[in-house]
Amino acid sequence: MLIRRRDDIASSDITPERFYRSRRVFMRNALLFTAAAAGLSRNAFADDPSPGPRGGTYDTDEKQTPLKDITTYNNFYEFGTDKEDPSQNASSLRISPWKISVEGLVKKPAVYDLEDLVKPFTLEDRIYRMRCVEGWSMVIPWLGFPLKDLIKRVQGNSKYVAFETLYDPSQMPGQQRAVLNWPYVEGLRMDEAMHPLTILAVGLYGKRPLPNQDGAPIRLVIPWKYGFKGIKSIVKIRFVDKEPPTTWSIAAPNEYGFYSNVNPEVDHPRWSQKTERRIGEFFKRKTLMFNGYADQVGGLYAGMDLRKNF
Ligand SMILES: Nc1nc2c(c(=O)[nH]1)N[C@H]1C(S)=C(S)[C@@H](COP(=O)(O)O)O[C@H]1N2
Ligand SMILES: [Mo]
Repeated sequence: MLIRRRDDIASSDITPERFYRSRRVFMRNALLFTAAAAGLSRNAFADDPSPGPRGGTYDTDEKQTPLKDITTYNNFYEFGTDKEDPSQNASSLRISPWKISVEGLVKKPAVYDLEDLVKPFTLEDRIYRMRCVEGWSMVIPWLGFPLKDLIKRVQGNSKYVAFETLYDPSQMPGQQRAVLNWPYVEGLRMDEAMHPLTILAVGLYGKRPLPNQDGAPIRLVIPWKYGFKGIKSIVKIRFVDKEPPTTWSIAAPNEYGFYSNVNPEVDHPRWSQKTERRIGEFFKRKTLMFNGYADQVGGLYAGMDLRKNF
């Protein structure tokens, strides 16, 4: 993704993240192979939690990405632009107390303490594919609740919902530099926000809280969209009638649109979106329309030109 202003950087200058990753995956696969050859058991990786409970309507039964990868290979520019930066730097984030402001076109606007906001809802495990616009993917067992439950409870009534990440450069050192326009902002159309697949996540692998680097204490997850729509460490939810600005579209409007649905047919201007590398796998796999959730969400975009509304 864009990490410096475009006029500062030649595209040949950017190390494509996927080559870097493939080198690491290759080295790890080589290690695994050596371990297997030496007759070591899989218990050598006992720090991996057992798989999340499958079987929910929306769960994929694909192999879940190890917690180690989910928590050390991150995008969270508030803590640095390298994949290892968030896990190394995010301990400065204080997630308690945490307040969330619900405002705009809503019956019950209020500033909530996180626990008061979360308490009324039943937390569910949701095992989702996650596809980053950069061309890598994971399978993540989230713990959370449907965003629609919250929208109904506070009686939001608007065309769009806008979200905002905490702005505090003392806790988020990445915000001391103008890498992106801070605070990070995102948004959804109301029907997308109300879709049963859209959740607010508060944990991973059945456990709270979320690790800071994954967007503690509460972040958005929309599994059919590129990962950057999943805004982390949310402090504001605003109900609005105008399509809200979104951080990556502000940074590069020709590269990142408001919708950002996973779509193998619409390439990023600088790379193909036809394939992806599942973290932990060696060979690339085909990227699926709407990240494999076309049956559930295709109807939301009926009649829309997905090249124009990218
Ligand atoms: N506030 C904020 N939210 C963010 C980002 C960010 O830099 N800041 N990165 C996005 C991107 S590009 C991706 S791919 C996902 C990564 O989530 P993960 O690190 O938990 O896998 O978070 C998204 N949410
Ligand atoms: Mo991403």
